[in-house]
Amino acid sequence: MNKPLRVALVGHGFMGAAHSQAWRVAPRFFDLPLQPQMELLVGRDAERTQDAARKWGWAGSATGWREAVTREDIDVVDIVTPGASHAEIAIAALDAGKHVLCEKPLANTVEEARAMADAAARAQTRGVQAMVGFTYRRLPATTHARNLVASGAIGTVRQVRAVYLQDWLVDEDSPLTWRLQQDKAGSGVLGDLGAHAIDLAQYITGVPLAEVSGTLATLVHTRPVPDAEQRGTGLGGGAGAAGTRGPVTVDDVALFTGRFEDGVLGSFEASRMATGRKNAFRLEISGSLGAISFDLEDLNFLGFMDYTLPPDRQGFTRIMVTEPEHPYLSAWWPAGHSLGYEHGFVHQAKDFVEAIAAGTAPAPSFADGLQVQEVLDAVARSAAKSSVWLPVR
Ligand code: SOE
Repeated sequence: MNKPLRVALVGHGFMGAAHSQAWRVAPRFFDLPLQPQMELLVGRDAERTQDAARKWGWAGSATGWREAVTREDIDVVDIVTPGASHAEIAIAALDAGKHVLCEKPLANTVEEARAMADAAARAQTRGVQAMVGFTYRRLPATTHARNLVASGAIGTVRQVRAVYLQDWLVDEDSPLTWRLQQDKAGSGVLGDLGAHAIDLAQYITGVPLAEVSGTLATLVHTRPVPDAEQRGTGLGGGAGAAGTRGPVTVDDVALFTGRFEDGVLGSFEASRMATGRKNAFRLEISGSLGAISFDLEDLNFLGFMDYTLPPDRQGFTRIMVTEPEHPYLSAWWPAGHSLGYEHGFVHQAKDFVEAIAAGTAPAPSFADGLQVQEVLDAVARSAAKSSVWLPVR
Protein backbone atom coordinates (compact mmCIF):
# COMPACT_ATOMS: atom_id res chain seq x y z
CA MET A 1 0.00 0.00 0.00
CA ASN A 2 1.36 3.41 -0.96
CA LYS A 3 1.84 6.15 1.57
CA PRO A 4 -1.46 7.97 2.23
CA LEU A 5 -2.16 11.51 1.04
CA ARG A 6 -4.79 12.88 3.39
CA VAL A 7 -7.15 15.34 1.74
CA ALA A 8 -9.52 17.98 3.10
CA LEU A 9 -12.08 19.54 0.75
CA VAL A 10 -13.42 23.00 1.57
CA GLY A 11 -16.84 23.52 -0.01
CA HIS A 12 -19.52 21.07 -1.05
CA GLY A 13 -21.57 22.61 -3.84
CA PHE A 14 -21.36 21.64 -7.49
CA MET A 15 -17.55 21.66 -7.53
CA GLY A 16 -17.49 19.82 -4.20
CA ALA A 17 -19.30 16.94 -5.84
CA ALA A 18 -16.98 16.98 -8.85
CA HIS A 19 -13.83 17.02 -6.70
CA SER A 20 -15.15 14.37 -4.29
CA GLN A 21 -15.81 12.05 -7.19
CA ALA A 22 -12.32 12.75 -8.54
CA TRP A 23 -10.55 11.95 -5.26
CA ARG A 24 -12.55 8.74 -4.97
CA VAL A 25 -12.08 7.52 -8.52
CA ALA A 26 -8.53 8.63 -9.39
CA PRO A 27 -6.74 5.95 -7.30
CA ARG A 28 -9.10 3.27 -8.58
CA PHE A 29 -8.21 3.80 -12.25
CA PHE A 30 -4.70 5.22 -12.11
CA ASP A 31 -1.71 3.69 -10.32
CA LEU A 32 -0.89 6.61 -8.11
CA PRO A 33 2.36 6.96 -6.15
CA LEU A 34 0.41 8.13 -3.08
CA GLN A 35 -2.96 6.90 -1.85
CA PRO A 36 -5.50 9.77 -1.54
CA GLN A 37 -7.62 9.46 1.58
CA MET A 38 -10.78 11.53 1.83
CA GLU A 39 -10.39 12.73 5.42
CA LEU A 40 -12.38 15.91 5.91
CA LEU A 41 -15.18 17.82 4.21
CA VAL A 42 -15.68 21.41 5.30
CA GLY A 43 -18.87 23.44 4.88
CA ARG A 44 -20.73 26.18 6.70
CA ASP A 45 -23.79 24.24 7.83
CA ALA A 46 -23.01 21.26 10.11
CA GLU A 47 -25.93 19.06 9.08
CA ARG A 48 -25.65 19.65 5.35
CA THR A 49 -21.90 19.13 5.44
CA GLN A 50 -22.31 15.86 7.37
CA ASP A 51 -24.88 14.67 4.83
CA ALA A 52 -22.58 15.55 1.94
CA ALA A 53 -19.64 13.84 3.67
CA ARG A 54 -21.67 10.67 4.10
CA LYS A 55 -22.93 10.74 0.53
CA TRP A 56 -19.51 11.24 -1.07
CA GLY A 57 -17.46 9.17 1.33
CA TRP A 58 -15.50 11.68 3.42
CA ALA A 59 -14.36 10.29 6.78
CA GLY A 60 -15.37 13.39 8.72
CA SER A 61 -16.81 16.88 8.42
CA ALA A 62 -16.26 20.29 9.98
CA THR A 63 -17.78 23.74 9.81
CA GLY A 64 -14.64 25.89 9.79
CA TRP A 65 -11.90 25.77 7.15
CA ARG A 66 -9.24 26.43 9.80
CA GLU A 67 -9.61 22.85 10.95
CA ALA A 68 -8.39 21.69 7.53
CA VAL A 69 -5.40 24.01 7.75
CA THR A 70 -4.38 23.25 11.33
CA ARG A 71 -4.97 19.52 11.56
CA GLU A 72 -1.69 17.64 11.46
CA ASP A 73 -3.24 14.66 9.71
CA ILE A 74 -4.15 16.68 6.58
CA ASP A 75 -1.70 16.89 3.67
CA VAL A 76 -3.82 18.54 0.95
CA VAL A 77 -6.38 21.33 1.13
CA ASP A 78 -8.66 21.41 -1.91
CA ILE A 79 -10.62 24.69 -2.19
CA VAL A 80 -13.94 24.81 -4.04
CA THR A 81 -15.58 27.78 -2.32
CA PRO A 82 -16.70 30.98 -4.10
CA GLY A 83 -13.71 33.13 -5.13
CA ALA A 84 -13.97 35.59 -2.22
CA SER A 85 -12.47 33.10 0.24
CA HIS A 86 -9.82 31.49 -2.00
CA ALA A 87 -6.92 33.76 -1.00
CA GLU A 88 -7.39 33.56 2.76
CA ILE A 89 -7.77 29.78 2.84
CA ALA A 90 -5.06 29.02 0.28
CA ILE A 91 -2.42 31.26 1.86
CA ALA A 92 -3.11 29.90 5.36
CA ALA A 93 -2.96 26.33 4.05
CA LEU A 94 0.29 26.85 2.12
CA ASP A 95 1.90 28.62 5.07
CA ALA A 96 0.88 25.63 7.22
CA GLY A 97 2.66 23.29 4.79
CA LYS A 98 -0.41 21.84 3.06
CA HIS A 99 -0.45 21.22 -0.69
CA VAL A 100 -3.27 23.28 -2.22
CA LEU A 101 -5.55 22.69 -5.17
CA CYS A 102 -7.76 25.74 -5.78
CA GLU A 103 -10.71 26.13 -8.15
CA LYS A 104 -10.61 28.71 -10.92
CA PRO A 105 -10.52 31.63 -11.26
CA LEU A 106 -7.68 31.73 -8.75
CA ALA A 107 -9.08 34.75 -6.90
CA ASN A 108 -11.41 37.71 -7.22
CA THR A 109 -8.70 40.34 -7.75
CA VAL A 110 -5.17 40.55 -9.09
CA GLU A 111 -3.93 41.58 -5.63
CA GLU A 112 -5.33 38.45 -4.03
CA ALA A 113 -4.01 36.27 -6.84
CA ARG A 114 -0.56 37.83 -6.48
CA ALA A 115 -0.51 37.16 -2.73
CA MET A 116 -1.50 33.56 -3.47
CA ALA A 117 1.21 33.17 -6.11
CA ASP A 118 3.77 34.59 -3.65
CA ALA A 119 2.63 32.14 -0.96
CA ALA A 120 2.86 29.29 -3.48
CA ALA A 121 6.39 30.32 -4.47
CA ARG A 122 7.44 30.38 -0.80
CA ALA A 123 5.82 27.01 -0.21
CA GLN A 124 7.50 25.50 -3.28
CA THR A 125 10.90 26.00 -1.68
CA ARG A 126 9.68 23.65 1.09
CA GLY A 127 8.38 21.05 -1.36
CA VAL A 128 4.76 22.17 -0.89
CA GLN A 129 2.80 22.29 -4.17
CA ALA A 130 -0.05 24.50 -5.39
CA MET A 131 -2.21 24.14 -8.47
CA VAL A 132 -5.21 25.97 -9.90
CA GLY A 133 -8.12 23.94 -11.26
CA PHE A 134 -8.39 24.76 -14.94
CA THR A 135 -9.91 21.34 -15.41
CA TYR A 136 -10.58 21.53 -19.13
CA ARG A 137 -6.84 21.20 -19.79
CA ARG A 138 -7.21 17.66 -18.53
CA LEU A 139 -9.64 16.33 -21.08
CA PRO A 140 -8.02 13.89 -23.51
CA ALA A 141 -9.10 16.00 -26.52
CA THR A 142 -7.66 19.28 -25.21
CA THR A 143 -4.40 17.67 -24.08
CA HIS A 144 -4.18 16.00 -27.48
CA ALA A 145 -4.83 19.38 -29.14
CA ARG A 146 -1.99 20.91 -27.17
CA ASN A 147 0.33 18.04 -28.15
CA LEU A 148 -0.64 18.37 -31.83
CA VAL A 149 -0.02 22.12 -31.86
CA ALA A 150 3.30 21.68 -30.03
CA SER A 151 4.38 19.03 -32.53
CA GLY A 152 3.83 21.46 -35.40
CA ALA A 153 0.83 19.59 -36.83
CA ILE A 154 -0.98 22.82 -37.70
CA GLY A 155 2.16 24.84 -38.44
CA THR A 156 2.34 28.40 -37.17
CA VAL A 157 -0.74 29.55 -35.26
CA ARG A 158 -2.48 32.37 -37.15
CA GLN A 159 -5.80 32.90 -35.38
CA VAL A 160 -7.71 31.85 -32.25
CA ARG A 161 -11.50 31.82 -31.72
CA ALA A 162 -12.86 30.95 -28.29
CA VAL A 163 -16.55 30.93 -27.42
CA TYR A 164 -18.01 29.76 -24.11
CA LEU A 165 -21.80 29.95 -23.93
CA GLN A 166 -24.44 29.04 -21.36
CA ASP A 167 -28.07 30.17 -21.08
CA TRP A 168 -29.07 29.86 -17.42
CA LEU A 169 -29.55 33.63 -17.03
CA VAL A 170 -31.97 34.07 -19.92
CA ASP A 171 -34.85 33.74 -17.43
CA GLU A 172 -35.17 37.15 -15.74
CA ASP A 173 -36.43 35.41 -12.60
CA SER A 174 -33.43 33.12 -12.23
CA PRO A 175 -32.37 33.80 -8.61
CA LEU A 176 -29.63 36.12 -7.45
CA THR A 177 -27.12 33.45 -6.42
CA TRP A 178 -23.54 34.08 -5.27
CA ARG A 179 -22.36 33.83 -8.88
CA LEU A 180 -24.20 37.12 -9.59
CA GLN A 181 -22.67 39.05 -6.70
CA GLN A 182 -19.41 40.83 -7.26
CA ASP A 183 -18.29 40.62 -3.61
CA LYS A 184 -18.56 36.82 -3.72
CA ALA A 185 -17.68 35.88 -7.30
CA GLY A 186 -15.39 38.77 -8.31
CA SER A 187 -16.95 39.04 -11.74
CA GLY A 188 -19.69 37.31 -13.70
CA VAL A 189 -19.31 35.32 -16.85
CA LEU A 190 -15.93 36.95 -17.50
CA GLY A 191 -14.21 35.22 -14.57
CA ASP A 192 -16.37 32.10 -14.62
CA LEU A 193 -16.31 31.07 -18.27
CA GLY A 194 -13.94 33.66 -19.77
CA ALA A 195 -11.19 32.38 -17.47
CA HIS A 196 -11.53 28.89 -18.97
CA ALA A 197 -11.36 30.30 -22.49
CA ILE A 198 -8.24 32.33 -21.70
CA ASP A 199 -6.48 29.44 -20.00
CA LEU A 200 -7.27 26.87 -22.65
CA ALA A 201 -6.34 29.17 -25.55
CA GLN A 202 -3.00 30.00 -23.94
CA TYR A 203 -2.39 26.38 -22.96
CA ILE A 204 -3.04 24.95 -26.42
CA THR A 205 -1.17 27.65 -28.34
CA GLY A 206 1.59 27.79 -25.72
CA VAL A 207 1.61 31.60 -26.03
CA PRO A 208 0.37 34.09 -23.40
CA LEU A 209 -1.94 37.00 -24.18
CA ALA A 210 -0.15 40.33 -24.20
CA GLU A 211 -3.02 42.81 -24.51
CA VAL A 212 -6.79 42.84 -24.68
CA SER A 213 -9.69 45.08 -25.58
CA GLY A 214 -13.01 44.16 -24.04
CA THR A 215 -16.58 45.02 -23.36
CA LEU A 216 -19.01 43.70 -20.75
CA ALA A 217 -22.77 43.88 -20.38
CA THR A 218 -25.28 43.24 -17.63
CA LEU A 219 -28.67 42.78 -19.23
CA VAL A 220 -30.92 41.92 -16.30
CA HIS A 221 -30.16 44.30 -13.46
CA THR A 222 -32.22 42.84 -10.63
CA ARG A 223 -33.13 39.26 -9.77
CA PRO A 224 -35.12 37.52 -7.02
CA VAL A 225 -33.18 37.16 -3.78
CA PRO A 226 -33.11 33.46 -2.89
CA ASP A 227 -34.32 32.49 0.54
CA ALA A 228 -31.62 31.52 3.04
CA GLU A 229 -32.28 27.84 2.53
CA GLN A 230 -31.45 27.80 -1.15
CA ARG A 231 -28.61 25.43 -1.92
CA GLY A 232 -26.90 24.03 -4.88
CA THR A 233 -24.81 25.05 -7.79
CA GLY A 234 -25.35 28.80 -7.87
CA LEU A 235 -26.44 28.28 -11.45
CA GLY A 236 -30.05 29.32 -11.07
CA GLY A 237 -33.01 27.02 -10.90
CA GLY A 238 -35.11 26.96 -7.73
CA ALA A 239 -37.27 29.84 -6.64
CA GLY A 240 -36.20 33.23 -5.37
CA ALA A 241 -37.99 34.76 -2.40
CA ALA A 242 -41.35 36.02 -3.60
CA GLY A 243 -41.29 39.65 -4.54
CA THR A 244 -37.87 40.68 -3.25
CA ARG A 245 -35.34 41.51 -5.93
CA GLY A 246 -31.74 42.55 -5.47
CA PRO A 247 -29.11 44.09 -7.74
CA VAL A 248 -26.96 41.98 -10.07
CA THR A 249 -23.44 43.33 -9.67
CA VAL A 250 -21.58 41.31 -12.31
CA ASP A 251 -21.52 40.93 -16.09
CA ASP A 252 -23.84 38.59 -18.03
CA VAL A 253 -21.94 38.80 -21.32
CA ALA A 254 -18.22 39.41 -21.94
CA LEU A 255 -16.63 39.95 -25.34
CA PHE A 256 -13.02 40.73 -25.98
CA THR A 257 -10.26 40.55 -28.50
CA GLY A 258 -6.76 39.64 -27.46
CA ARG A 259 -3.33 39.92 -29.00
CA PHE A 260 -1.00 37.05 -28.06
CA GLU A 261 2.68 37.74 -27.45
CA ASP A 262 3.52 36.56 -30.97
CA GLY A 263 1.07 39.03 -32.53
CA VAL A 264 -1.68 36.49 -33.26
CA LEU A 265 -5.21 37.79 -32.65
CA GLY A 266 -7.87 35.92 -30.72
CA SER A 267 -11.57 36.62 -30.31
CA PHE A 268 -13.25 35.62 -27.06
CA GLU A 269 -16.94 35.46 -26.22
CA ALA A 270 -18.44 34.36 -22.90
CA SER A 271 -22.14 34.47 -22.15
CA ARG A 272 -24.79 33.22 -19.77
CA MET A 273 -27.42 34.68 -22.09
CA ALA A 274 -26.86 32.45 -25.13
CA THR A 275 -30.31 30.96 -25.43
CA GLY A 276 -30.15 27.27 -26.22
CA ARG A 277 -26.44 26.90 -25.47
CA LYS A 278 -26.00 24.88 -22.27
CA ASN A 279 -22.27 24.41 -21.80
CA ALA A 280 -20.95 25.21 -25.25
CA PHE A 281 -17.23 25.81 -25.01
CA ARG A 282 -15.72 25.88 -28.48
CA LEU A 283 -12.19 26.68 -29.38
CA GLU A 284 -10.77 26.83 -32.87
CA ILE A 285 -7.12 27.41 -33.69
CA SER A 286 -6.10 28.10 -37.27
CA GLY A 287 -2.53 27.53 -38.37
CA SER A 288 -0.42 27.75 -41.50
CA LEU A 289 -0.58 23.97 -42.08
CA GLY A 290 -3.93 23.08 -40.56
CA ALA A 291 -6.42 23.78 -37.81
CA ILE A 292 -7.95 22.19 -34.75
CA SER A 293 -11.35 22.68 -33.21
CA PHE A 294 -12.63 21.54 -29.82
CA ASP A 295 -16.23 21.47 -28.61
CA LEU A 296 -16.93 20.64 -24.96
CA GLU A 297 -20.42 19.44 -25.87
CA ASP A 298 -18.76 16.82 -28.09
CA LEU A 299 -15.73 16.19 -25.93
CA ASN A 300 -14.70 12.78 -27.16
CA PHE A 301 -13.81 14.28 -30.53
CA LEU A 302 -11.25 16.74 -31.76
CA GLY A 303 -11.67 18.48 -35.11
CA PHE A 304 -8.45 18.38 -37.13
CA MET A 305 -7.82 19.88 -40.54
CA ASP A 306 -4.72 19.07 -42.59
CA TYR A 307 -4.12 21.96 -45.00
CA THR A 308 -1.20 20.14 -46.61
CA LEU A 309 -3.56 17.64 -48.24
CA PRO A 310 -4.54 18.18 -51.86
CA PRO A 311 -7.54 20.54 -52.00
CA ASP A 312 -9.90 17.77 -53.06
CA ARG A 313 -9.20 15.90 -49.82
CA GLN A 314 -9.15 18.81 -47.39
CA GLY A 315 -11.71 19.34 -44.66
CA PHE A 316 -12.14 18.94 -40.92
CA THR A 317 -11.96 15.35 -39.76
CA ARG A 318 -13.29 14.24 -36.38
CA ILE A 319 -10.56 12.45 -34.48
CA MET A 320 -12.24 10.12 -32.01
CA VAL A 321 -10.12 10.76 -28.92
CA THR A 322 -10.93 7.47 -27.23
CA GLU A 323 -7.87 5.33 -27.98
CA PRO A 324 -5.28 4.11 -25.47
CA GLU A 325 -2.69 6.14 -27.42
CA HIS A 326 -4.50 9.36 -26.45
CA PRO A 327 -3.75 11.22 -23.21
CA TYR A 328 -5.14 9.59 -20.04
CA LEU A 329 -7.14 6.97 -21.93
CA SER A 330 -5.11 3.83 -21.37
CA ALA A 331 -6.33 3.84 -17.75
CA TRP A 332 -10.00 3.79 -18.71
CA TRP A 333 -12.18 1.62 -20.93
CA PRO A 334 -11.32 -0.44 -23.97
CA ALA A 335 -10.61 1.55 -27.16
CA GLY A 336 -13.56 3.49 -28.53
CA HIS A 337 -15.42 3.85 -25.23
CA SER A 338 -16.09 7.46 -24.35
CA LEU A 339 -15.49 9.72 -21.35
CA GLY A 340 -17.44 12.69 -19.90
CA TYR A 341 -17.25 15.99 -18.03
CA GLU A 342 -16.19 14.49 -14.70
CA HIS A 343 -13.12 12.75 -16.09
CA GLY A 344 -11.28 16.08 -16.34
CA PHE A 345 -11.50 16.34 -12.55
CA VAL A 346 -10.22 12.79 -12.08
CA HIS A 347 -7.24 13.54 -14.33
CA GLN A 348 -6.62 16.75 -12.39
CA ALA A 349 -6.49 14.85 -9.09
CA LYS A 350 -4.19 12.24 -10.64
CA ASP A 351 -1.78 14.85 -12.04
CA PHE A 352 -1.73 16.73 -8.76
CA VAL A 353 -0.94 13.60 -6.72
CA GLU A 354 1.86 12.69 -9.13
CA ALA A 355 3.40 16.17 -8.87
CA ILE A 356 3.25 16.05 -5.07
CA ALA A 357 4.93 12.64 -5.01
CA ALA A 358 7.62 13.71 -7.48
CA GLY A 359 8.18 17.02 -5.69
CA THR A 360 7.77 18.90 -8.96
CA ALA A 361 5.72 22.06 -9.50
CA PRO A 362 2.37 21.16 -11.06
CA ALA A 363 0.75 23.15 -13.86
CA PRO A 364 -1.28 25.29 -14.02
CA SER A 365 0.57 26.90 -11.12
CA PHE A 366 -0.70 29.77 -9.00
CA ALA A 367 1.58 31.98 -11.13
CA ASP A 368 -0.40 30.79 -14.17
CA GLY A 369 -3.62 31.53 -12.28
CA LEU A 370 -2.31 35.02 -11.51
CA GLN A 371 -1.57 35.62 -15.19
CA VAL A 372 -5.15 34.64 -16.14
CA GLN A 373 -6.38 36.98 -13.40
CA GLU A 374 -4.33 39.78 -14.96
CA VAL A 375 -5.94 39.11 -18.34
CA LEU A 376 -9.42 39.17 -16.74
CA ASP A 377 -8.56 42.40 -14.97
CA ALA A 378 -7.26 43.99 -18.17
CA VAL A 379 -10.51 43.05 -19.96
CA ALA A 380 -12.56 44.61 -17.15
CA ARG A 381 -10.42 47.77 -17.15
CA SER A 382 -10.67 48.06 -20.91
CA ALA A 383 -14.46 47.60 -20.72
CA ALA A 384 -14.73 50.27 -18.03
CA LYS A 385 -12.88 52.78 -20.22
CA SER A 386 -15.06 52.14 -23.26
CA SER A 387 -12.49 54.17 -25.12
CA VAL A 388 -12.73 52.28 -28.39
CA TRP A 389 -16.47 52.74 -28.90
CA LEU A 390 -17.21 55.09 -31.76
CA PRO A 391 -20.73 56.12 -32.70
CA VAL A 392 -21.72 54.78 -36.08
CA ARG A 393 -23.15 58.16 -37.10
C1 SOE B 1 -20.85 27.51 -14.19
O1 SOE B 1 -20.99 28.54 -15.05
C2 SOE B 1 -19.78 26.51 -14.47
O2 SOE B 1 -20.05 25.50 -13.59
C3 SOE B 1 -18.38 27.00 -14.20
O3 SOE B 1 -18.23 27.57 -12.93
C4 SOE B 1 -17.40 25.89 -14.41
O4 SOE B 1 -16.10 26.32 -14.22
C5 SOE B 1 -17.59 25.32 -15.80
O5 SOE B 1 -16.83 24.18 -15.88
C6 SOE B 1 -19.01 24.96 -16.10
O6 SOE B 1 -19.85 26.02 -15.79
